[in-house]
This record gives sequence, C-alpha cells and structure tokens, in this order.
Amino acid sequence: MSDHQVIYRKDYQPPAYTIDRTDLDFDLRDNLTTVTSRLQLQRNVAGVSTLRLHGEALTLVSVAVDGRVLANNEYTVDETSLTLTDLPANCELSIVTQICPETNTALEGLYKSGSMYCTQCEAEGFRNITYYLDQPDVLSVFTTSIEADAETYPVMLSNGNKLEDKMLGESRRLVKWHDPFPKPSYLFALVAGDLAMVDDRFVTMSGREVRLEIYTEPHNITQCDYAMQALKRSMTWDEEVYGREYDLDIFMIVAVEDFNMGAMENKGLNIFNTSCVLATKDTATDAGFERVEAVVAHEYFHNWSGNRVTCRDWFQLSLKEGFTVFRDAEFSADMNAATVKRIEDVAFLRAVQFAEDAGPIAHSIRPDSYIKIDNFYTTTVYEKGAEVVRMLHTLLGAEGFRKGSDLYFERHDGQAVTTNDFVCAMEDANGLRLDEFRQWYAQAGTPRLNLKQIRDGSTLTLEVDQSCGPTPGQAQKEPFHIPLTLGLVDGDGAELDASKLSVNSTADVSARSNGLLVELKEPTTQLRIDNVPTGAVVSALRGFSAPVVMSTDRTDAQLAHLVQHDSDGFSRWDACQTLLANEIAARSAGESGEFSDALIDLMGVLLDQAIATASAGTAATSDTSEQQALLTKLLTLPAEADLFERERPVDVLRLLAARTSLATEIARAHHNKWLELYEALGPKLPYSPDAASIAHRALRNRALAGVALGASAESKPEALLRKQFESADNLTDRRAVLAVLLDVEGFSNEFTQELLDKFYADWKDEALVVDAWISLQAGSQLDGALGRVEQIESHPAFDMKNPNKVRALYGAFAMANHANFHRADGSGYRFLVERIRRLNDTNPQVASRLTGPLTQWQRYSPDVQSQMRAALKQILDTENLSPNVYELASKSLEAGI
Ligand code: B3K
Ligand code: ZN
Repeated sequence: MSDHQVIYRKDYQPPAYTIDRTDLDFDLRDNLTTVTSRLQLQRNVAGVSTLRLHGEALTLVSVAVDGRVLANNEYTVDETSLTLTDLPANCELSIVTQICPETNTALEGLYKSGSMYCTQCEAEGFRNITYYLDQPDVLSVFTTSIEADAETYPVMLSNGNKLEDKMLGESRRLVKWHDPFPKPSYLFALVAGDLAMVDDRFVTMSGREVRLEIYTEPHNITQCDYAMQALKRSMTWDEEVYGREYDLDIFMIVAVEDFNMGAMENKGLNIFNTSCVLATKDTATDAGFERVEAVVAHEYFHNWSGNRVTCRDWFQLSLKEGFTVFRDAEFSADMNAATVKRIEDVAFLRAVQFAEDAGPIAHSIRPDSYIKIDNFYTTTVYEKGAEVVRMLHTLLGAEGFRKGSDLYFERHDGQAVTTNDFVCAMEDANGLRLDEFRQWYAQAGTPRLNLKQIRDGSTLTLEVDQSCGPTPGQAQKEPFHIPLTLGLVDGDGAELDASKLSVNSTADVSARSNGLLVELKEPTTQLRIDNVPTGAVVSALRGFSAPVVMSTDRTDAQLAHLVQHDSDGFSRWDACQTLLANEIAARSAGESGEFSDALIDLMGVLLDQAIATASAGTAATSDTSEQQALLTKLLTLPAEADLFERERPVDVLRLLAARTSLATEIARAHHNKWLELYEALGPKLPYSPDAASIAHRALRNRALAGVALGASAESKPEALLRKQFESADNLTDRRAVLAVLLDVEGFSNEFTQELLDKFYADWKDEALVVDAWISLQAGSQLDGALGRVEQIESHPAFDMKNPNKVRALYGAFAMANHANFHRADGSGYRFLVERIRRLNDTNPQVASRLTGPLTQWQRYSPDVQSQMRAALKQILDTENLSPNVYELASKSLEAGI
C-alpha cells in the first residue's frame, strides 16, 4: 500500500479564502533565501475560518495575522501545509520562510541554473517558495521585491512592470515589480543573474508600444535573433487571427540551461529552456528553428489562453494546453509548409498519443484523478486536446469558431474556468448544442472507424462504424461526435466537386472546400452518393479531421491512386503510409506482400517527381517547395513507434528487421534515382531557415540516406558523406551525415568515429550541439548502442543534473532506439531502471518521464512483457520512491493484473 494521496476531479471545492493582493520580498543570499509574504485574505466560503496553505520543504520563521505574530500553538505545520484557524473574514497574513535554491535539484520552485536564480512554478512549484493557496483558482495581484548583491545579480526580474530600482547601501540592490493582472501562483516568476539582453519593440493593433527583451547568459546572447523575430510574428498573428492584443508594457523571455521541460508562460516573464530559444545555423537544426518558432508562439499565445483566462483546477489543464497547441499549430502552418506541419503533428500523435491511449495510463483529455499532476502533462492533454479543439474549428468553420473564442475570452477574462465553459461559449456564440461532442472530454481511448464501400451501379454507399475499446476505469463507451471529411477522386485523378454530389444520409452532411463533412454521431452511419463514375476512389479522413484510427476496404491500387492524385496532401501521405505499413507487416509475418513490386515502383514514381522539382533550380516557387516538403514525407517509411501501434503483440525486432528490409529494397531498386536527386538538388547556399530552404535540405538529406542505404557493402559512399560534412554551412546538413553513419550498416567504425570526434571538437562549447551529438549516438540503431551510452555517461560532456543532457542520452536510448533498448537479454531495461532510481532522488519529474517507455509493456510479446514488468517492480521497490514515479509504475503494473 502506498500513502500517496489520489486527487479526484469530483471533489473540487472553491477555496475557503481568496487572496486579493500578494506582496513578496525575496532576500537572495548564498545558500539562504528569505521570503516574506503579505497576503490580503478575504473569506470566500461563508462560515469557514480555517485556512490550509500549501507548503513543502520550507523552513517557517514566523506567521503574523494583522501584524500580530502568532505563537507556535496558534497554527499547525506539517510536511505539506500550514493551517490557521479562527481567521477573521478579512485580514493580512504575513509569513516569513527560508529556502535554499542552491540545493534544489528537482528544478521546481526557486532554484539555481548555473549562476542564475530562476523559478518554475507550474503546476505546484510555488509551494516550494512560500506557504500559499497554490491552486489555479486563486487569482491575486502580485507585487514582488527582489533584494540581492548588485554586482553578482545585475539583472533582477519578475512579472509585470518595474516599479522601483534602488541601491540599499554599498552592495545590495532592490528591484520591485508589479503585475496588475490577477493571476494564480503557477504563473509567478523570478529571475536574478548576470545576464545579457537583446531588445526590440512591438506596436500593438491599438497603437501601444511594447518593449520586448530576451535574456540569456552572455555566451548565448548572439543566438536570440530568430526567437525575437518569431515573437513579433506571433504577436501579429494573434492580433490578426484571434483579435488578441498584448496587455503589459514589457514582454520578457529568459533562457536557462537547466529546465525540466520546454518553456513556461509566466505572465510577462516567460522562462525558456535554451533549446527553445537559441537558434543559429550552426547550433540548431531546421527542426530546431521550427521548434523555437512554435514554442515562442505557444508561450506567447498563453497570455490569453491560459493567463487572462485560466483553469479552475488542474483537471482542466487541456483548457489552456489543448487550445494553445491548436493555436500554435495553426500559426506554424501559416508560417511554413502547412501540409507538412499537419503530417508531422499527426505522425507524432499516432506514434505517441495513440500508444498512451491504448496503454495503462490512458486518460481522457480531462482526467478524473491523479496522484501527481505533473504526470498529466501528456500528449493526450496537449496533442489530443488540440485535436479536439481542431474538431470544433472544423465543425463550426473558421468564422463560427472565432465567434466562439471571442465570446470565451470576453465572458471569462480574469476568471479560472473549465473545459465545459469553453464548449458553452462555442455553443452560445453559434446558437447550437454540442452534447455528443462532450464525450471527447470524458472518454479515453482512440475511436476506431471502419469504412465499407458498397457499389451498386453508379451508386456508392459508404457505411461507417465507430467503436472505442475499453480503457482503465471505462469499460463501455458512448458514441463520439466525429467530423469525417471525405472526397472522391475520379479515375483520371480529378476531384469530384463536393457541392455537386447527390448525397443522402441520416447524418448531417455539408460541402466544404476540401470535400464533404459528415458528422458521425451514431455507432453506424450510412451515406449514399449517386452518380459516382466508375474508377472514382474515396479519400477519407482528409486533413486528419478527427483523432481516430480508420480502417477501410479500399484496395492497394485505390490507395496508390490517392498517393498520386489526391488533392489533399495529408491524404496522399496517409495512403502512402498505409501501403508501406501493410508491406512491412506482411514482411514481418514472413509473407511477401502482393503489392510489393507495385509499391517499389510507386516509390520510383515519387522519386521521379522529386527529381523534377529539383530541376526547377532557382526558378523554384513556393509551390515547388511545398511539393518538395511533401515528397520528403511520402518517401519516408512510417516511424517505428507508428508501426508498433498497428499490431498486437509487437515483435519489436522482427518488425524493425522488416522495416529495414523494405527500406533497403527501395534504396537499392532506385539507387541511381536517389543519387540523381541528391546531385540535382545541390547545397542551397547560404543557409536560411525559410520554408523553401528547409524543404530543399530535407529532401536532399532524405536522398543522402537513400544513397547510403542503397549502396552495396563494398561501396559505401564515404567520400560523398565526407564532402557534405566538411562543406556544410549548417548543423542540419552536418547532423544528417552523422545520422546516416549511425543508422546505416556498412560504414567503417574508423570513419564514423573520425567524424564524430571532429564534430565534438568543433562544437564542444555549444551545449545544445553537444546534446545533438549525444542523442545521435544514444539513438544509433547499430549494435552496441548501450556500450556507447555508458561511455558517454563518463564523458565530461555529460551531466546527470542537466535535464537536456539526461533527455539526450537516456531519453534517446529508451524512447527512440527500439532496436537496442528492447534487446532480448533485457540489458536495456536493467540499465534504465538503474538510472531512473538515481534520478528519482534528484529530479522526480525527469525520472517519471523516463519511466514512460517501460509502462508500455502490454503491447509486446510475452517474454518481453515479463522482463519489462520485472523492471517496473524493481522501480516500485526503490526506497523513497517519489509520487511521480510511483504513480506511473504502479498504474502500469495494476492495469495488467
Ligand atoms: N505550461 C508549461 C508546462 C508546465 C509543465 C509543468 N510540469 C509549458 C507549456 O505548456 O506551455
Ligand atoms: Zn502550454
């Protein structure tokens, strides 16, 4: 039995008191920070005069009510709280606590990253700073004074606008900040350090000037320009698309090297992992640039979807996260190759979220219970949450959705609300009901659609069944309201005009720009379409209109037709992935797929199309680059994790061997074409992170991998790789060479090592580039990866206290290196258990993330299952196991009993 407490959504109670004003004084001194708080309390529940404040790992110095210091017996303190009784309806509560940020390795609350102080308070980190009502429905106006040594900490920041800045004697300095917008404690932030800064300005749509500042440690300051440009693009986009204007006089971003996740949207003072701010051609890959742009936008968008309107309780997390991920995805789509952005998001959802939804930790986007809320910052809450918002956008249309979001922001500005309030605003603004749609918030699991075609002369009847398997605690499911977007592509590859189709159905069907929108609400839906020409093929789930798994009775030839002709780029890719995945499954089962030869030929056709785009040369248009971006995706095999979701049980090593066999056959059959493509593209100089250049490099590096894989063992193209490695003017192209060497068999160890050593020698002072160097090696599919991982552990570049390094090494090994992590001897599991146990003591959040791969044991074959279960049991036997790791390990094991 564990004494970890389970929190239930149904138990929500409004707070006993509200805190109208919060004044905080921080006295920062080596190994001892003193925090003095003054809270203006106001009774919120009639008749209640007891107040329990959250607080953990704090040394309490004093408590006073309305200026009178309380005696020890006038309050109670335990490990997690401070309780006061007989409080008046209104009073000022003053509390003095002491903390030691220097020893805070969990990186929650106030901690030190290098020589700077910084904070991370979401979700429940503020209680490590002082006793407080550390829950999102308590909104307060914060005033923060920071006192520290003036020379060591010349920069001292907090939320809002700066009120005061003065010396206190010779060496101490005091800076005071005031944030006029009431906010919950999770949005509090403080930074103090010797930081460099770049600044800019933005004029809002109503003509107000906002100062923009990005801070980093001095050695990184030259790498912030891209983030600054991305910030300005985000501010403009949110004004244009959502009518949302920034509200303070200043917006600051601070980049820190030690950070548990990507970034944090603290009001007016975002704190970011360096990996999500810094980007230059030599220190970030193209994917890195895109991530910086997306995360800067995401955190900025939270200023409205999260900060101005926040969550009533943490079960509502998707209210801000799902909505904000949807917003940032639309922004990125507008800034870059839109179809490819959608493909990447869906590929990620399928590989990671579908696995979560099918496993022991499956939960709805609005969970019902948790032990540690940190464990629920999941792909379900974020990415599936975003899909749910996207479905509302699809159902209501862009205009209807905007009416709904306008009403939501207007109605709830300054409030802490629920996902239901969001849906109500969408309903009220559009004058409709979304009752069945609410199931998406309540039910876990990925719905399955089965689409059957019945041909009768020129009439085509489509029958669509929906179902959803049981998930922990939810045996039976109600039908979902699923928007299904459909089109018809005729035998010549032309699109049949949806608005002219003669359609009959009991479901609501409307013609949209990308086909018919069918609203499935029943277990079975029929759709009759008359006058459908022979040879027309159904394109379904266009743009991935719902987060579902769809099976259909379409033939391989019909899918191949869609790969070549569908007007919807996503569906072209989806059809291609289905063909490739089916072929891999057939090979893995020891069969030769019937469509095998035709599929290899189809890849040849796509390669010819790619070569044609390359010869467009400098005349390349944005259309060419969209095509290049899409063709790169079409020519890429389904991700390993995606394949794992397509079969039960998963025989990892067989499946990977089948995948490699198909990849090799495609590479060999078209070796000359890959080479021609690679050469036709040539390097695009100088480097630029725009969409066209990114598409060009992606296709060229895809070709490079094809050339390397297709070459015979005796003639591996070392000279070609060396040339690209040495002449590259950017990280993307250098990294691509190393990735090939570490994933394709047959290159000499000496050659690989020479390039790895050179890369390290050149970039050892750039922490993020070293992270890339580490994760490439930890993710290497070649034999012996575990040995390499162990070597890197004792390399000076590695640091167990730095989450980026831990993710680069252990994360890449356990999450992206299936071939080595799942070795039959169980060495991968034993290794991970040992590291999780160590991290459990220093940083439970990071330890818990690394436990994720083991929790998926149910999907593998029985021998693998028992080894993974044994690993989880060992974890559960760990002394002082954190609630974070306990929750994942125990739920995973229980689910299988
Ligand atoms: N809101 C933060 C995530 C906080 C995670 C706390 N364990 C970043 C984001 O989603 O914008
Ligand atoms: Zn977020």
